[in-house]
Amino acid sequence: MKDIAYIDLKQCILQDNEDIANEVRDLTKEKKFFLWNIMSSPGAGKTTFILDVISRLNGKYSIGVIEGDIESTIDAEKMHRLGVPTVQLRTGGDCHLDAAMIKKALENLPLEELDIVIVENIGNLVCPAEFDLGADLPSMLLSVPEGDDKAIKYPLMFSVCDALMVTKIDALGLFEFDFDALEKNTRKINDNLRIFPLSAKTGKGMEVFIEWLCKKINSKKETF
Ligand SMILES: Nc1nc2c(ncn2[C@@H]2O[C@H](COP(=O)(O)OP(=O)(O)OP(=O)(O)O)[C@@H](O)[C@H]2O)c(=O)[nH]1
Ligand SMILES: [Mg+2]
Repeated sequence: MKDIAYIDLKQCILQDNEDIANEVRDLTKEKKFFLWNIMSSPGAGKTTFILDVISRLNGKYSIGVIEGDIESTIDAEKMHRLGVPTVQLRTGGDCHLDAAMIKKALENLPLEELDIVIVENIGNLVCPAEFDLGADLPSMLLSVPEGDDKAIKYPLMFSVCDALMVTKIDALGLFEFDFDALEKNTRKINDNLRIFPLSAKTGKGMEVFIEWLCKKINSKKETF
């Protein structure tokens, strides 16, 4: 009798995604823009942070946004009100964005005019980490109320990111959050992860982050 045919669907899906992520990477070079993926749990502060970043980069770079949501256009409308070219990706239930969705969204942005495309991923600390989007900067937000132990509980997310923005530091007095513990937990998983404590509400820590971000963007620009 023939052996059981075994197809690892997850492997197939992730391989297909990687192929399209490479196409997206090529597109960023061809059209000369910086692609930035921002992930976090729901409500960590992605939209608030992105709005603040856009206002701080206003005039320096031309920015487009891809908003990923299971439902609604609430966040996309906030971006649109700033006059930023915006694409809403409604997944209708899927808890992550994949490279094919990004490729489609990019077809709807004026890439020739843009220096940066920011992706607000679906609020989820698990699935988005599995899908490479071809981004120059895969990053995550962790908000103070979520706690300092998340690197232990969601290691994949911390392992795939280059930057960790620890948000809502204005709320540090209300929650038990130990930065040394966060650093220790994180270093076990990703020694290269850059950690930025900040608050998009008060602006504390934002300048330091923006300075680092601009260096990243400019170093990619130099390769064009
Ligand atoms: N205190 C404080 N609150 C913040 C900060 N950033 C965001 N918030 C608040 O946190 C809540 C959620 O913020 P959002 O920016 O909508 O979070 P999000 O990650 O985009 O949420 P989803 O898109 O639903 O996953 C809002 O009430 C914000 O006002 C911050 O730095 N400090
Ligand atoms: Mg949001």
